[in-house]
Amino acid sequence: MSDKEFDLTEIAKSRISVRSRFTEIARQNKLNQTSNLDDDKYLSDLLKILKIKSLVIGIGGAGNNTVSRMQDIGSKFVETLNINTDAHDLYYSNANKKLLIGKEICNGLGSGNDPSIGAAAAEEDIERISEVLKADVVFLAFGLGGGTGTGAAPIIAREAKKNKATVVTFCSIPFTSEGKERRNRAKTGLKEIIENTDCLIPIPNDNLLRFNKKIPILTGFKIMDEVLIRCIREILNLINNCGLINIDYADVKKIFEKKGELPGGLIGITESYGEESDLIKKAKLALHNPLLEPDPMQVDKCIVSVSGDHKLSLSKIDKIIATITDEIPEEASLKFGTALDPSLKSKVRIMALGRGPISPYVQASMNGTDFPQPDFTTL
Ligand SMILES: Nc1nc2c(ncn2[C@@H]2O[C@H](COP(=O)(O)OP(=O)(O)OP(=O)(O)O)[C@@H](O)[C@H]2O)c(=O)[nH]1
Ligand SMILES: [Mg+2]
Repeated sequence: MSDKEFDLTEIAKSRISVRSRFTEIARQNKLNQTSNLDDDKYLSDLLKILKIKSLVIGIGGAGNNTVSRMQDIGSKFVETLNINTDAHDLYYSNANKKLLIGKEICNGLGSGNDPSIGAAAAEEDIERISEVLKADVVFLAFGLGGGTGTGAAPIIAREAKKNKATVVTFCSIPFTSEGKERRNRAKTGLKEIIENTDCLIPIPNDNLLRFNKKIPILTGFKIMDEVLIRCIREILNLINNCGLINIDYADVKKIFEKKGELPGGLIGITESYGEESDLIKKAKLALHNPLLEPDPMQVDKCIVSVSGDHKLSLSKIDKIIATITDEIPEEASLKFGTALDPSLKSKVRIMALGRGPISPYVQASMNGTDFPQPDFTTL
């Protein structure tokens, strides 16, 4: 390489944030103004550098299960990391990287349902955690109510924020039937993660009962994992894929910013057979996700992504966008994108991502009131 050429390889490999990578390029550009800044090789290296680094972290037993399933399905856009105090759970999990935390305090045996032990385990290994956290977007997945996820996740979120990552948290709320003690632990854990997360989406397990009252608990957990994986995968596709009408990282990042003091968010994914009345029904369903029950009237920014095969018509996209526009406040901004997915054939996938709605579970944890009870009369 001549001294007039830039070698971006080292920056591409580095784990610093996309902003820092860009600053470094700008610095090098200034130093070396006569070099080959516009040729294809440089541009291709530049694209590698500007690639958004995403990391999905599963914390505790539930989080490890979710991430293992995600890893099994595979996603080229993301690295996965499982963190646990329980060596057995961690060993049988599947992720690109694993971290057993709190060996001194837990001896690899879990936290015994104690969030203060989960938190102490994370602090014990804070340097190792910080070392592996360098990404632009960090997704956290865990079940609230136990000790490891509930106690360690707020500390992992804090470290991710220190590294200037955007932190997106998906956490399940225990079934009412799991008992008051577990729900109270969940409430405290939720309150603790609020400060260090940009987008916070609690998913109440109870809402699974809306689909099937007799659901076995293990099946319920599997469905919940599936929902989480689909949400994360769709977001990753938005950030990393070039669609026909493109939504990019900057758009998604705006949605993940807090609207006020508290982190919130709305996400819903549905698939329609493509006929008009079904398109309208599924567009509404994406926005009124029955698992989250968000209030779309709190949305102030919204992204709608519509995917279909090459025959996806403008009129179908228009129907979806018009339906969603009617369900959110008039002054809310809406951006839509479309992407090709030949595997969908005649089906149409709709994803709504919104900023603004605060989960009633987050409100309850802040106010110190009880979590909402599921309305069994509507089940
Ligand atoms: N989605 C999903 N949720 C689960 C699963 N297992 C448990 N949960 C839920 O997650 C909550 C926390 O449980 P765990 O993840 O096992 O707890 P932990 O974080 O490992 O904490 P300790 O084992 O006490 O150290 C439970 O109360 C359940 O509501 C699972 O496999 N998938
Ligand atoms: Mg555990």
